[in-house]
Amino acid sequence: MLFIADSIKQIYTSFEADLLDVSNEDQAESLKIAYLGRKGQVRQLFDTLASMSPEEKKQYGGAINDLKNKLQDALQNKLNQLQEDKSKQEKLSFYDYSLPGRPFPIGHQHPLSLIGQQLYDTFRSLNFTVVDGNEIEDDYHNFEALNIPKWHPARKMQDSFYITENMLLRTHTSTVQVRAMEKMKPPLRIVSINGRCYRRDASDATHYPVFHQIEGLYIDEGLSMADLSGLLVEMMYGVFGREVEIRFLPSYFPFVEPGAETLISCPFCRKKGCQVCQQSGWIELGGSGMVHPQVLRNVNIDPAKYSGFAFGWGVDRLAMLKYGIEDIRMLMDNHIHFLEQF
Ligand code: FA5
Repeated sequence: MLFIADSIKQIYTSFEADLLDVSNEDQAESLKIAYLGRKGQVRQLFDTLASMSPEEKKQYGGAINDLKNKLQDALQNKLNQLQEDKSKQEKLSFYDYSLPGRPFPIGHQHPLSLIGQQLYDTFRSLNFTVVDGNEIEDDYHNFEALNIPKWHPARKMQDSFYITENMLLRTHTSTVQVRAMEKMKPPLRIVSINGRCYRRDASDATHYPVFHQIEGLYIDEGLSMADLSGLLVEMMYGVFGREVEIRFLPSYFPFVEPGAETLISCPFCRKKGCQVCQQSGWIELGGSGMVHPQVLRNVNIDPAKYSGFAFGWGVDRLAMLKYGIEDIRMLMDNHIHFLEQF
């Protein structure tokens, strides 16, 4: 009865080959009839059992049954797969390729980053080295080296968040002046853009305990306030795309002499008076002045040979001015509808 075992193998092999060619439900049905139908190949094998002894029937009956089950399972799998393919195809045919694509949100640059980029481009084009400072500073770099000893009343204007008695969150970016002069020899031109500063200021429309400053420092022989003024005009041209005038109002910062509050002519109304400049034609943006000889001596630069100027302005205020933002807190709130406008 060896031929039955051979037939089982052969039927299975040819079924597998035929199954590969099946690509729709009709073909699957024909295959089912050919192998498992009433006159199919498996049925014919069952018929041969009739002439066998009971032991042989037991032995081969089981094997033929296994074959039948295997073919049925394989066919069922094929049918499942065909149905899955068909429903995918149907879904695809419902897809309207003329529909516009789904919008993909890619985010926006924060107004501070936009202003930061404009400042960066301007100062790189003027050959300034862009530096970063430490947000956690020691008392010496934040105050002492800038001519603000412990007893000095100017400390009151910049109360900070202290980490230890000697370490604090920097209150201004003038710290980078000191660190740059400690490391570099004159002539030197550095700028620190969007440096985060911290003060124990109550928050209102123009103040926040965390804010950003741009700090510039230029040390060389023979520099004057006229050079400072020229540089600030360039800087404002980079931000507003318009020429502005610079006005210095005498002011006191212990690390510059002379020192000044610095104003620009209103880039929106060109000094005619508007809402932005509160009809004055001028807008105050920060401090500046000629570096104090004592500060130069603190970092071993000879004030008899070198002079220089520095300025420190609020970048948040610049961004508010440029983009018409009424409240500094909007820059920090992270409201998506606000940020989407930029
Ligand atoms: C200073 O911080 C000096 N270091 C500036 C300076 C640098 C003077 C170099 C001379 C030479 P002042 O405290 O005025 O100065 O701050 C400068 C600017 O930082 C202000 O004009 C303002 O635009 C911004 N600023 C200060 N405090 C806050 C605050 N709490 N919130 C938002 N902006 C602030």
